[in-house]
Amino acid sequence: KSSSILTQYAFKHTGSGKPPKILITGGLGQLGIECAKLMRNEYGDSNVILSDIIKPSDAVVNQGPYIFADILDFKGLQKIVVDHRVDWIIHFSALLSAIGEQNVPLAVRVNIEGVHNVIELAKQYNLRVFVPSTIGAFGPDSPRNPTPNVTVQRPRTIYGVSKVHAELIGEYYYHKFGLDFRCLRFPGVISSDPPGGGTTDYAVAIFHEALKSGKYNCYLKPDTRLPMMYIEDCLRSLLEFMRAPSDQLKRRVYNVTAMSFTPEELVDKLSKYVPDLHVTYNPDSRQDIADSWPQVFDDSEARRDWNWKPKYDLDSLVDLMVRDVKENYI
Ligand code: AKB
Repeated sequence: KSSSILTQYAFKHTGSGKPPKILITGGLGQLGIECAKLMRNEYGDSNVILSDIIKPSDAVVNQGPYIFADILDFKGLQKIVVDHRVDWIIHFSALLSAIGEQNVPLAVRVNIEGVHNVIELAKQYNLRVFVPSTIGAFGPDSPRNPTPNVTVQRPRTIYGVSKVHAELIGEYYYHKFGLDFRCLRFPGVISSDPPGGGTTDYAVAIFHEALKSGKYNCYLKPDTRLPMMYIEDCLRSLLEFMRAPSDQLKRRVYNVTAMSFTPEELVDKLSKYVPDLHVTYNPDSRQDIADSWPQVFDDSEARRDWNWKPKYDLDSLVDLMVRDVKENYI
């Protein structure tokens, strides 16, 4: 397979002229399977190992290597890195914002201890490591419209606290040990694969419910504005960021986004595809979380430093989601 200029940059990182060997943790969450597809397309099926503690479907196993990996088991992770000669880790394992509030001790273990293991591992074996952060890493004292890259954070969810911790420990390892730590703060990611336990997930669930039953009961108020992006933009930002030469990065943690919208703006667009769509609003505890998060995310530093540019706006997102959900779930 011929490689692009960008790909050659990435290959240089391995020092062997070969494509990087990539391990994806939390591989059966919202982003893992699609991320593996994208990376396999770039670097070859056998160079991308998807992992999780969940038993995979036949479809997952047929797409490429899949292994058991428990991010809380440091020795087990060491063995995987050595046996498979891993170069990059993409660390997706985490409990999201709403579910984290329901099980704080588990969120601490998965989101904080898990990150410690992965970062220490990356340092020991000289790996490039990606950890996603989030708009949830901000809180009620942060400027919300827009929210710049560097500002007051002080989140009020365990998810947010654990993500600020990941950002800081990653940056610390970068400065202290030269670890090639890379972190993007994602907004709500919209994909037809169901996410689990987030605050922005209404914007995924509404497509499934509306296309199945013509109804949706929204847990956020109609005017709750949050930053969002379509999964394809999200994963492309990850790939482009991972490939960016280290000296092009002015920092290790960047905001990225594509758009901001409210439930009522989304309903308005979706009504064009589901004309008698009936949406009710019953805010619950997730409203408090959303009210403490950015409304508009400033990703100008990512645009400036490594040319980040989203492709999809609200119109194209709704169009693609209606197509994806109809094709795969209806
Ligand atoms: C959540 O809502 O918890 C996530 C996020 C924005 O990080 N989707």
